[in-house]
Amino acid sequence: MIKSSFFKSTCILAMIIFFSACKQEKKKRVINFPKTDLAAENLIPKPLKTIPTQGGFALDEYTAIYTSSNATGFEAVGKFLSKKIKEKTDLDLQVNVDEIPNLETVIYINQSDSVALGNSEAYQLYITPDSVILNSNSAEGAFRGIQTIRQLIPETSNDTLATNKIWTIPTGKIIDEPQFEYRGAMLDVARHFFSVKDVKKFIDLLAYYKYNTLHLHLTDDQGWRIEIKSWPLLTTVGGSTEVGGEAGGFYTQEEYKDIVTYAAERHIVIVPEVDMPGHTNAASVSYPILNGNGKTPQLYEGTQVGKSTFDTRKDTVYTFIDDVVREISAITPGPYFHIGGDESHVTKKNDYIYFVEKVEKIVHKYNKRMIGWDEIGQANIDASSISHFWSNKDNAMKAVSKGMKVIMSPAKKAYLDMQYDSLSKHGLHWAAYIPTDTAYNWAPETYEGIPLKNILGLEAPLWSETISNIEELEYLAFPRAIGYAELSWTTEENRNWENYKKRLANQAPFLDRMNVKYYHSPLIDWKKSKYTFTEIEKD
Ligand code: TNX
Repeated sequence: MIKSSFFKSTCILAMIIFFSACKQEKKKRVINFPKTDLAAENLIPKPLKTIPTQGGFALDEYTAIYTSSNATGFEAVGKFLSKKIKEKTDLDLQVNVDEIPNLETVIYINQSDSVALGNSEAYQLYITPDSVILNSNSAEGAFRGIQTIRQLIPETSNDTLATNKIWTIPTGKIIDEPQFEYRGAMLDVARHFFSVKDVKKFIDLLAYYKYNTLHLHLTDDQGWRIEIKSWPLLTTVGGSTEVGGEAGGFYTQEEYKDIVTYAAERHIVIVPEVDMPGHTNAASVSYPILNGNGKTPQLYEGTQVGKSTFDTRKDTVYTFIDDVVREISAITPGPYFHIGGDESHVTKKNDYIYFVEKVEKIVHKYNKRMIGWDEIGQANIDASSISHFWSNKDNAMKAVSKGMKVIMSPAKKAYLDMQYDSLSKHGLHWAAYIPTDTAYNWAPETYEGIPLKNILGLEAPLWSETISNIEELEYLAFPRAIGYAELSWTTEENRNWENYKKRLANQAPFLDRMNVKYYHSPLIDWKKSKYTFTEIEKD
C-alpha cells in the first residue's frame, strides 16, 4: 500500500517536472503580492496553528489538482474542490489527469499516516509559490482542509496586472484539527416543513464552516415529516399541515436518502430525531391507538408545547417505535438516533422513565447510539447514550454521573431561533435575546460546570415556529451559525471576539455570492462585495 502510493506520488512528481519543462511558449505570469497573510485572513473557524510566509501561490488556468488515488474518498475531495473553484473563479481545474501541457502549479491532496494527524479530521496545509500540499489521514480530514483552501482563495482575481487571471493564495503553513468531535446544527422541519433543496443549501453552508453533523427534528405535534412504510398514515395524515395551517409536507424515504447522501458527500452526518413520548400529536392523530393524554387528537397548527404524550404502557406503542426506529436506522448510515424526550409535561414521571429505558433498548437493537434532550438523564440508561443539554443543568449532571457524554445546546446561548434583539423580524425570546456577540462570547468548554471530558461537542438548534422559508431560516442562522462553528472547532485560548469580528466581516462576499439572506448585524463592519442582488439571482 505505502510503497505503491509512494511510487504513484513519484510518478506524478516526475510528470509535473516534465510538463513544467514543456511550457516555454506560455506567457510569463505576474503574481500580485497577496493583500493578506494567512494569519490576518478570512478563515473561520480559526485554525490551531498558522505560520505565514511572504509570498503567493498563483491559482489560475495552469493549476491542476492531484489526489492520492488509492485512498478512499480522496479523489472525490479533489473533484469537490475543483467544482467549488469553478463556481468561485470560473477556472476549470483538472483532477488527476495524465496530460496537462502547460501545467504550472499544483494542489496535491495527499493521504498521510503521519502520527501528527491522529485525529481523523486533522489536516496540514503547506502553501508555497509552486504548490499547495494538503495532508490528512482520511478523506474527512482532507475535506475539512479544502474548506480552508476555499476560504483562502480571494473573491476576485488580480487580472489588472496579469496577462491571465490569477487568484493569489498567501503562502505559509497551517496545522489544524477540531476541538470537539460533534459540531452540529439542528433544523426543525416539523413545525414548518423545509424542502430537500432548502436542506441541501443549509448543508452546503455548514460544510464551508467545517460542521460535521446536521440533526433533523423530523416529528413534532404539528407534523410528521418522514415516510414510514409500515405506518403510512403518519405522513398522509400527520404530515398534512404545519404551524399556521399551510400544507406541510414530508420526505419520502428516497428523498431522505438523497439528503443523507448529499450530506455524506460533504462529510456531514445526519442525526434523525423522532421526538417522543411528548411532542407526538401528529403521530397520535394518524394512529389514535398511540395516544396517552385521554383526549381525541386533532391536527394542531399552533405553537404550544407539552400537551401530547404516547401511552407508555401499551405494547402497540413499542411495536410502533420498533418499526419507526428500524425503518429510519436502515437509511441512516450515521451512528446516532435522537429520541427527543423533551417537555413531556403530561407524561407521569415513572411512565417517562419506563419509556426512555424501553426505547433505549430498541435503539440499541438497531445498532444506533441514543441521543435525547437532557430530561433523559433522569432514566437509568447506558453510558453510551448521549444527553443533549438544552435547559436543565441537573439533568445534564445526572447524565455525567452515569458516564454519559453531553452535547451542548444551552438555549440561552446556542439557540438559533432566539431573536437577536427586540427588533428581530423572526424568532422567539423565551430563553434570551442572542445578539451576534453573545452567541460567540461564551465557552461551551466550561458552561455550567459540565466537565470538559464529558462534552462530545456543540449543536446550534434552529426551531421553526416563526420561520417558514429559506430566507427566514438564513436570517436566524447567519451569522450566528458561523460563530458556533468556531466555538466547536477552535480552542478557547485561540478565540477572541475582536479578531473574530473582522474575519466575520470578511464572510460577506461569500454569503452574498451564495445568496444567503443573513442578518446584517450592526455589530459587524460587513465587507462590501461585488455581487449585486440581480447578479446573484441569475446564478
Ligand atoms: C423548546 S428545546 C423546545 C422546542 C421549541 C423550542 C423553541 C426543546 C428540547 N424543546 O419544542 O421549539 O423550545 O425555542
